Amino acid sequence: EEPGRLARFQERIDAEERIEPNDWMPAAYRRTLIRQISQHAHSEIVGMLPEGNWITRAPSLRRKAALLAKVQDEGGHGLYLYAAAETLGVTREELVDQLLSGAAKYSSIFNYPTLTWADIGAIGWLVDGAAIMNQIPLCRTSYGPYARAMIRICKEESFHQRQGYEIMLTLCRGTPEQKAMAQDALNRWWWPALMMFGPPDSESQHTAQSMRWKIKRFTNDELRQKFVDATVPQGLYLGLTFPDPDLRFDPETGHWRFGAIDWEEFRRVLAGHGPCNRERLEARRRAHAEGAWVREAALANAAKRRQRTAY
Ligand code: FAQ
Repeated sequence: EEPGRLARFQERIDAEERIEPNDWMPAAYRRTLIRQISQHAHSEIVGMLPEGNWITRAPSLRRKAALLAKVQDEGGHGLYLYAAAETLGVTREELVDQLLSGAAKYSSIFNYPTLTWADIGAIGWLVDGAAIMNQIPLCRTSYGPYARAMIRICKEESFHQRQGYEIMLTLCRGTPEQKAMAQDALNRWWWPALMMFGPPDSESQHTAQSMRWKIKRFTNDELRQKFVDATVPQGLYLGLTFPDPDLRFDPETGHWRFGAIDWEEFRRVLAGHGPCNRERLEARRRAHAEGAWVREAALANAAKRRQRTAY
Protein backbone atom coordinates (compact mmCIF):
# COMPACT_ATOMS: atom_id res chain seq x y z
CA GLU A 1 0.00 0.00 0.00
CA GLU A 2 2.70 2.52 1.05
CA PRO A 3 4.79 2.48 -2.19
CA GLY A 4 1.60 2.81 -4.26
CA ARG A 5 0.46 5.78 -2.19
CA LEU A 6 3.85 7.44 -2.51
CA ALA A 7 3.82 7.00 -6.27
CA ARG A 8 0.28 8.43 -6.53
CA PHE A 9 1.28 11.36 -4.33
CA GLN A 10 4.27 12.12 -6.58
CA GLU A 11 2.02 11.88 -9.66
CA ARG A 12 -0.29 14.52 -8.17
CA ILE A 13 2.72 16.76 -7.48
CA ASP A 14 4.06 16.24 -11.00
CA ALA A 15 0.64 17.13 -12.42
CA GLU A 16 0.83 20.45 -10.48
CA GLU A 17 -2.15 19.54 -8.27
CA ARG A 18 -2.27 21.33 -4.92
CA ILE A 19 -2.09 19.17 -1.81
CA GLU A 20 -4.77 20.13 0.75
CA PRO A 21 -4.83 19.55 4.54
CA ASN A 22 -7.07 16.47 4.49
CA ASP A 23 -5.22 14.75 1.63
CA TRP A 24 -2.86 11.86 2.31
CA MET A 25 0.78 13.00 2.34
CA PRO A 26 4.09 11.33 3.26
CA ALA A 27 5.15 12.02 6.86
CA ALA A 28 8.40 13.59 5.64
CA TYR A 29 6.50 16.01 3.35
CA ARG A 30 4.41 17.09 6.34
CA ARG A 31 7.53 17.48 8.52
CA THR A 32 9.36 19.52 5.90
CA LEU A 33 6.42 21.87 5.50
CA ILE A 34 5.96 22.33 9.24
CA ARG A 35 9.68 23.12 9.49
CA GLN A 36 9.78 25.58 6.60
CA ILE A 37 6.45 27.33 7.26
CA SER A 38 7.10 27.69 11.00
CA GLN A 39 10.64 29.01 10.45
CA HIS A 40 9.15 31.47 8.00
CA ALA A 41 6.48 32.51 10.56
CA HIS A 42 9.10 32.95 13.29
CA SER A 43 11.19 35.08 10.89
CA GLU A 44 8.27 37.43 10.34
CA ILE A 45 7.67 37.78 14.07
CA VAL A 46 11.34 38.23 15.05
CA GLY A 47 11.72 40.42 11.93
CA MET A 48 9.46 43.02 13.56
CA LEU A 49 12.15 43.77 16.16
CA PRO A 50 14.99 45.39 14.16
CA GLU A 51 12.56 47.81 12.51
CA GLY A 52 10.43 48.29 15.62
CA ASN A 53 13.59 49.85 17.04
CA TRP A 54 13.11 52.88 14.74
CA ILE A 55 9.36 53.52 14.92
CA THR A 56 9.69 56.19 17.61
CA ARG A 57 12.62 57.80 15.79
CA ALA A 58 11.32 57.90 12.19
CA PRO A 59 12.26 61.28 10.70
CA SER A 60 8.73 62.39 9.69
CA LEU A 61 5.09 61.54 10.27
CA ARG A 62 4.88 60.01 6.76
CA ARG A 63 7.90 57.77 7.39
CA LYS A 64 6.52 56.78 10.76
CA ALA A 65 3.10 55.84 9.35
CA ALA A 66 4.68 53.73 6.61
CA LEU A 67 7.07 51.97 9.00
CA LEU A 68 4.29 51.28 11.49
CA ALA A 69 2.15 49.77 8.71
CA LYS A 70 5.08 47.64 7.50
CA VAL A 71 5.81 46.24 10.95
CA GLN A 72 2.10 45.50 11.47
CA ASP A 73 2.04 43.67 8.13
CA GLU A 74 4.91 41.48 9.34
CA GLY A 75 2.92 40.55 12.44
CA GLY A 76 0.03 39.64 10.13
CA HIS A 77 2.29 37.52 7.91
CA GLY A 78 3.50 35.62 10.96
CA LEU A 79 -0.09 34.93 11.97
CA TYR A 80 -1.23 33.62 8.58
CA LEU A 81 1.86 31.46 8.38
CA TYR A 82 1.26 29.98 11.84
CA ALA A 83 -2.32 29.29 10.73
CA ALA A 84 -1.03 27.54 7.56
CA ALA A 85 1.33 25.42 9.72
CA GLU A 86 -1.57 24.52 12.04
CA THR A 87 -3.42 22.90 9.11
CA LEU A 88 -0.64 20.26 9.20
CA GLY A 89 -1.58 19.15 12.72
CA VAL A 90 0.80 21.16 14.90
CA THR A 91 -0.47 23.69 17.46
CA ARG A 92 0.43 27.37 17.70
CA GLU A 93 1.58 26.79 21.30
CA GLU A 94 4.06 24.11 20.24
CA LEU A 95 5.49 26.37 17.54
CA VAL A 96 5.81 29.36 19.85
CA ASP A 97 7.47 27.18 22.50
CA GLN A 98 10.00 25.98 19.92
CA LEU A 99 10.87 29.59 19.09
CA LEU A 100 11.11 30.75 22.70
CA SER A 101 13.19 27.75 23.83
CA GLY A 102 15.68 28.44 21.02
CA ALA A 103 14.94 25.06 19.35
CA ALA A 104 13.46 26.58 16.17
CA LYS A 105 15.36 28.54 13.56
CA TYR A 106 14.38 31.92 12.15
CA SER A 107 16.12 33.88 9.40
CA SER A 108 19.75 34.73 10.13
CA ILE A 109 19.22 38.28 8.86
CA PHE A 110 17.24 39.38 11.91
CA ASN A 111 20.23 38.87 14.19
CA TYR A 112 21.93 42.03 12.88
CA PRO A 113 21.42 45.44 14.54
CA THR A 114 19.72 48.52 13.02
CA LEU A 115 22.23 51.23 13.90
CA THR A 116 20.96 54.20 11.85
CA TRP A 117 17.82 55.31 10.02
CA ALA A 118 19.44 54.23 6.75
CA ASP A 119 19.22 50.64 8.00
CA ILE A 120 15.44 50.91 7.66
CA GLY A 121 15.95 51.82 4.01
CA ALA A 122 18.45 48.99 3.51
CA ILE A 123 16.16 46.43 5.15
CA GLY A 124 13.22 47.38 2.95
CA TRP A 125 15.34 47.44 -0.20
CA LEU A 126 17.54 44.40 0.42
CA VAL A 127 15.82 42.19 3.01
CA ASP A 128 12.33 42.59 1.60
CA GLY A 129 13.83 42.43 -1.90
CA ALA A 130 15.41 39.06 -1.04
CA ALA A 131 12.20 37.93 0.66
CA ILE A 132 10.19 38.69 -2.52
CA MET A 133 12.65 36.83 -4.75
CA ASN A 134 12.33 33.78 -2.49
CA GLN A 135 8.57 34.08 -1.93
CA ILE A 136 7.11 34.79 -5.38
CA PRO A 137 7.86 31.16 -6.40
CA LEU A 138 6.29 30.00 -3.11
CA CYS A 139 2.93 31.29 -4.43
CA ARG A 140 3.13 28.10 -6.57
CA THR A 141 4.38 25.80 -3.83
CA SER A 142 2.62 22.41 -3.80
CA TYR A 143 0.87 22.79 -0.42
CA GLY A 144 -2.38 24.77 -0.94
CA PRO A 145 -2.66 26.73 2.33
CA TYR A 146 1.00 27.87 2.12
CA ALA A 147 0.68 28.89 -1.54
CA ARG A 148 -2.48 30.91 -0.85
CA ALA A 149 -0.96 32.67 2.17
CA MET A 150 2.04 33.68 0.06
CA ILE A 151 -0.07 35.57 -2.50
CA ARG A 152 -1.17 38.27 -0.09
CA ILE A 153 2.19 38.28 1.68
CA CYS A 154 4.02 38.97 -1.59
CA LYS A 155 1.75 41.92 -2.43
CA GLU A 156 2.57 43.48 0.93
CA GLU A 157 6.30 42.70 0.61
CA SER A 158 6.34 44.58 -2.66
CA PHE A 159 5.09 47.73 -0.90
CA HIS A 160 7.75 47.17 1.79
CA GLN A 161 10.51 46.92 -0.77
CA ARG A 162 9.49 50.17 -2.49
CA GLN A 163 9.22 51.94 0.85
CA GLY A 164 12.83 50.91 1.59
CA TYR A 165 14.21 51.83 -1.80
CA GLU A 166 12.54 55.24 -1.57
CA ILE A 167 14.26 55.89 1.78
CA MET A 168 17.60 54.97 0.14
CA LEU A 169 16.88 57.22 -2.85
CA THR A 170 16.04 60.17 -0.59
CA LEU A 171 19.23 59.69 1.45
CA CYS A 172 21.36 59.32 -1.69
CA ARG A 173 19.97 62.59 -3.10
CA GLY A 174 20.50 64.34 0.24
CA THR A 175 23.57 65.75 2.00
CA PRO A 176 26.98 64.00 1.80
CA GLU A 177 26.38 62.78 5.37
CA GLN A 178 23.06 61.23 4.37
CA LYS A 179 24.61 59.53 1.36
CA ALA A 180 27.43 58.20 3.54
CA MET A 181 24.83 56.79 5.92
CA ALA A 182 23.13 54.97 3.01
CA GLN A 183 26.50 53.60 1.85
CA ASP A 184 27.33 52.38 5.34
CA ALA A 185 23.98 50.59 5.59
CA LEU A 186 24.56 48.88 2.22
CA ASN A 187 28.04 47.85 3.37
CA ARG A 188 26.65 46.17 6.47
CA TRP A 189 23.49 44.56 4.99
CA TRP A 190 24.71 43.32 1.61
CA TRP A 191 26.44 40.09 2.64
CA PRO A 192 23.88 39.11 5.30
CA ALA A 193 21.13 39.63 2.64
CA LEU A 194 22.90 37.15 0.34
CA MET A 195 23.00 34.65 3.21
CA MET A 196 19.21 34.80 3.57
CA PHE A 197 18.90 32.41 0.61
CA GLY A 198 20.50 29.64 2.65
CA PRO A 199 23.63 27.52 2.23
CA PRO A 200 25.07 26.85 -1.24
CA ASP A 201 23.23 24.10 -3.14
CA SER A 202 26.16 21.75 -2.64
CA GLU A 203 25.59 21.94 1.13
CA SER A 204 21.81 22.36 1.30
CA GLN A 205 20.35 19.28 3.00
CA HIS A 206 16.75 19.84 1.99
CA THR A 207 16.82 21.40 -1.49
CA ALA A 208 16.81 18.25 -3.65
CA GLN A 209 13.83 16.62 -1.91
CA SER A 210 11.94 19.92 -1.58
CA MET A 211 12.39 20.51 -5.34
CA ARG A 212 11.00 17.01 -6.11
CA TRP A 213 7.98 17.78 -3.95
CA LYS A 214 7.71 21.24 -5.54
CA ILE A 215 7.78 22.85 -2.12
CA LYS A 216 10.74 24.82 -3.46
CA ARG A 217 10.66 25.87 -7.13
CA PHE A 218 14.25 27.16 -7.36
CA THR A 219 17.41 26.26 -5.51
CA ASN A 220 19.12 28.56 -3.00
CA ASP A 221 21.91 29.49 -5.44
CA GLU A 222 19.48 30.16 -8.30
CA LEU A 223 17.47 32.59 -6.19
CA ARG A 224 20.61 34.26 -4.81
CA GLN A 225 21.83 34.90 -8.38
CA LYS A 226 18.44 36.31 -9.46
CA PHE A 227 18.55 38.64 -6.45
CA VAL A 228 22.06 39.88 -7.24
CA ASP A 229 21.12 40.43 -10.90
CA ALA A 230 18.04 42.45 -9.94
CA THR A 231 19.64 44.43 -7.12
CA VAL A 232 23.06 45.53 -8.42
CA PRO A 233 21.59 47.87 -11.08
CA GLN A 234 19.33 49.39 -8.39
CA GLY A 235 22.38 50.10 -6.20
CA LEU A 236 24.28 51.61 -9.12
CA TYR A 237 21.30 53.86 -9.86
CA LEU A 238 21.56 55.11 -6.28
CA GLY A 239 25.22 55.95 -6.92
CA LEU A 240 26.36 53.48 -4.26
CA THR A 241 29.11 50.87 -4.39
CA PHE A 242 28.82 47.27 -3.25
CA PRO A 243 31.23 45.95 -0.60
CA ASP A 244 32.53 43.26 -2.96
CA PRO A 245 35.71 43.87 -4.98
CA ASP A 246 34.94 40.77 -7.10
CA LEU A 247 31.52 41.96 -8.24
CA ARG A 248 31.48 42.26 -12.05
CA PHE A 249 29.08 41.90 -14.94
CA ASP A 250 29.67 38.85 -17.11
CA PRO A 251 28.47 39.79 -20.60
CA GLU A 252 28.61 36.16 -21.76
CA THR A 253 25.99 34.94 -19.32
CA GLY A 254 24.29 38.25 -18.56
CA HIS A 255 24.80 37.66 -14.82
CA TRP A 256 26.55 39.67 -12.12
CA ARG A 257 29.34 37.51 -10.66
CA PHE A 258 29.99 38.03 -6.96
CA GLY A 259 32.77 37.15 -4.52
CA ALA A 260 32.89 34.38 -1.92
CA ILE A 261 30.32 34.49 0.88
CA ASP A 262 31.66 34.09 4.42
CA TRP A 263 29.81 30.88 5.33
CA GLU A 264 31.66 30.76 8.64
CA GLU A 265 29.76 33.91 9.67
CA PHE A 266 26.47 32.31 8.54
CA ARG A 267 27.16 29.20 10.65
CA ARG A 268 28.03 31.35 13.67
CA VAL A 269 24.75 33.27 13.40
CA LEU A 270 22.75 30.02 13.01
CA ALA A 271 24.50 28.60 16.07
CA GLY A 272 23.18 31.53 18.11
CA HIS A 273 26.31 33.69 18.09
CA GLY A 274 25.27 36.54 15.79
CA PRO A 275 25.39 40.15 17.04
CA CYS A 276 21.75 40.15 18.31
CA ASN A 277 20.59 36.51 18.73
CA ARG A 278 20.37 36.74 22.50
CA GLU A 279 18.64 40.13 22.49
CA ARG A 280 16.03 38.97 19.93
CA LEU A 281 15.04 35.87 21.90
CA GLU A 282 14.93 37.84 25.13
CA ALA A 283 12.60 40.39 23.52
CA ARG A 284 10.27 37.61 22.28
CA ARG A 285 10.25 35.88 25.68
CA ARG A 286 9.47 39.13 27.45
CA ALA A 287 6.66 39.94 24.99
CA HIS A 288 5.19 36.47 25.45
CA ALA A 289 5.27 36.71 29.26
CA GLU A 290 3.84 40.24 29.26
CA GLY A 291 1.06 39.13 26.89
CA ALA A 292 -0.04 36.23 29.13
CA TRP A 293 -2.97 38.26 30.51
CA VAL A 294 -4.28 38.88 26.98
CA ARG A 295 -4.31 35.13 26.23
CA GLU A 296 -6.03 34.42 29.56
CA ALA A 297 -8.63 37.13 28.98
CA ALA A 298 -9.34 35.89 25.44
CA LEU A 299 -9.80 32.30 26.70
CA ALA A 300 -12.07 33.44 29.55
CA ASN A 301 -14.12 35.50 27.10
CA ALA A 302 -14.45 32.55 24.70
CA ALA A 303 -15.55 30.27 27.56
CA LYS A 304 -18.24 32.80 28.64
CA ARG A 305 -19.56 33.10 25.11
CA ARG A 306 -19.76 29.33 24.79
CA GLN A 307 -21.71 29.15 28.05
CA ARG A 308 -24.11 31.88 26.94
CA THR A 309 -24.89 30.16 23.63
CA ALA A 310 -25.33 26.82 25.44
CA TYR A 311 -28.56 28.12 27.14
N1 FAQ B 1 18.65 31.66 8.29
O1 FAQ B 1 18.69 22.73 3.35
P1 FAQ B 1 18.50 24.20 3.47
C1 FAQ B 1 10.94 37.55 6.02
C2 FAQ B 1 18.61 26.60 7.62
S1 FAQ B 1 11.93 36.73 4.90
C3 FAQ B 1 18.44 30.70 9.21
O2 FAQ B 1 18.85 25.02 2.30
P2 FAQ B 1 15.66 24.82 3.15
C4 FAQ B 1 10.21 38.79 5.55
C5 FAQ B 1 17.46 25.76 7.12
O3 FAQ B 1 16.28 26.12 7.77
C6 FAQ B 1 12.89 35.49 5.80
N2 FAQ B 1 18.43 29.38 8.87
O4 FAQ B 1 16.99 24.48 3.97
C7 FAQ B 1 10.60 40.00 6.31
C8 FAQ B 1 17.94 24.38 7.46
O5 FAQ B 1 17.84 24.16 8.87
P3 FAQ B 1 17.00 22.91 9.53
C9 FAQ B 1 12.17 34.18 6.01
C10 FAQ B 1 18.62 29.08 7.57
O6 FAQ B 1 14.56 24.94 4.12
C11 FAQ B 1 11.35 40.98 5.71
C12 FAQ B 1 19.42 24.47 7.17
O7 FAQ B 1 19.75 25.85 7.28
N3 FAQ B 1 11.83 33.56 4.77
O8 FAQ B 1 10.88 37.10 7.10
C13 FAQ B 1 18.81 30.05 6.58
O9 FAQ B 1 15.47 23.88 2.03
C14 FAQ B 1 11.73 42.14 6.40
C15 FAQ B 1 19.79 23.93 5.81
O10 FAQ B 1 19.31 24.75 4.74
C16 FAQ B 1 11.55 32.24 4.67
O11 FAQ B 1 11.60 31.51 5.64
C17 FAQ B 1 18.83 31.40 6.99
N4 FAQ B 1 19.03 32.40 6.13
O12 FAQ B 1 15.96 26.25 2.50
C18 FAQ B 1 10.19 40.21 7.65
C19 FAQ B 1 11.15 31.74 3.31
N5 FAQ B 1 18.96 29.42 5.40
O13 FAQ B 1 15.56 23.27 9.36
C20 FAQ B 1 10.59 41.35 8.36
C21 FAQ B 1 10.73 30.30 3.28
C22 FAQ B 1 18.88 28.10 5.64
O14 FAQ B 1 17.36 21.70 8.78
C23 FAQ B 1 11.37 42.33 7.72
N6 FAQ B 1 11.83 29.40 3.49
N7 FAQ B 1 18.68 27.89 6.94
O15 FAQ B 1 17.41 22.92 10.97
C24 FAQ B 1 12.64 28.93 2.50
O16 FAQ B 1 12.47 29.27 1.34
C25 FAQ B 1 13.70 27.94 2.87
O17 FAQ B 1 13.39 27.41 4.13
C26 FAQ B 1 15.15 28.51 2.86
C27 FAQ B 1 16.11 27.41 3.31
C28 FAQ B 1 15.52 28.95 1.45
C29 FAQ B 1 15.27 29.70 3.82
